[in-house]
Amino acid sequence: MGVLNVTPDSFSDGGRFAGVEAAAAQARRLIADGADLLDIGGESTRPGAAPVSLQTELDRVLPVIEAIRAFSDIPLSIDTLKPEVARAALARGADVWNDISGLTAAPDSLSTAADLACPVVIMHMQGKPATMQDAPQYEDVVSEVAAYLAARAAAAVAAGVAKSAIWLDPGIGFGKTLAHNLALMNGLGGLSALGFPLLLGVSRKRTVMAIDPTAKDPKDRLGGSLALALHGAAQGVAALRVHDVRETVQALKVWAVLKGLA
Ligand code: HH2
Repeated sequence: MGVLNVTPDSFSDGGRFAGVEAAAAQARRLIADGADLLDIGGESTRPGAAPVSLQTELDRVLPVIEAIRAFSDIPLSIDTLKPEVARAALARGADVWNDISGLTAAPDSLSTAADLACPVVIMHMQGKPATMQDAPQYEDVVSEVAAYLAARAAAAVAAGVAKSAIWLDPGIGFGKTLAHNLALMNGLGGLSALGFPLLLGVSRKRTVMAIDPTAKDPKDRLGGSLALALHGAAQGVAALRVHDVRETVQALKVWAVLKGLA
């Protein structure tokens, strides 16, 4: 899954693809680099990010979806907390709803997901982006995240979402310390046992800088991002949300050959 942020303030690529033409050009690059799916976001969720209005988010993402649909039928996911944005994005040709709140952000998130009948990514987050890194706390992060994801998947199914449409994501960096993130990275096999495909987003995240303090600039975190991605793949993660598609595809290809999988 290639990341396409059409925001002025995303933590690693904020502002770079904010115009429709720049975003469409980046989409072409990500597709040429081997992405199977593009994730389009119009609201930054980096730690400390402020929420944006419905109209701002619609104005950012809808023209980009339309522009990509003019030249490609690659599956597109819409990364949004807002049911209205998900609905409008799907009407313009997006295919998947990626919701970092696990369909909890709005009263009609679950019913909208059922109504749209699209694949949904249910992610775990403790707190809200503005304050989530202030003091994250867990007794046992892996079992708590697993229990949360299982409960949200059950709530989605009860609301009418098909079980086969659900993807789960532990939400690396969303209300988690380095120790929490590392425990989750080592507990992905257990999360897979919940019976849903897993999506993992580790690309360029602060976890890499927490281990290598020289990697202050997110663009200097590729090596660590690839190590995390392969560690996820080895535990059965089905999809990786990444900024550096070409490098990740190459790492996965080499790893698959080494493992005798390709
Ligand atoms: N991470 C980010 C955003 N959306 N969605 C899922 N399912 N999983 C993730 O790990 C995830 C996500 C944060 O990264 P990014 O989009 O690069 O930055 P920003 O939120 O600043 O736009």
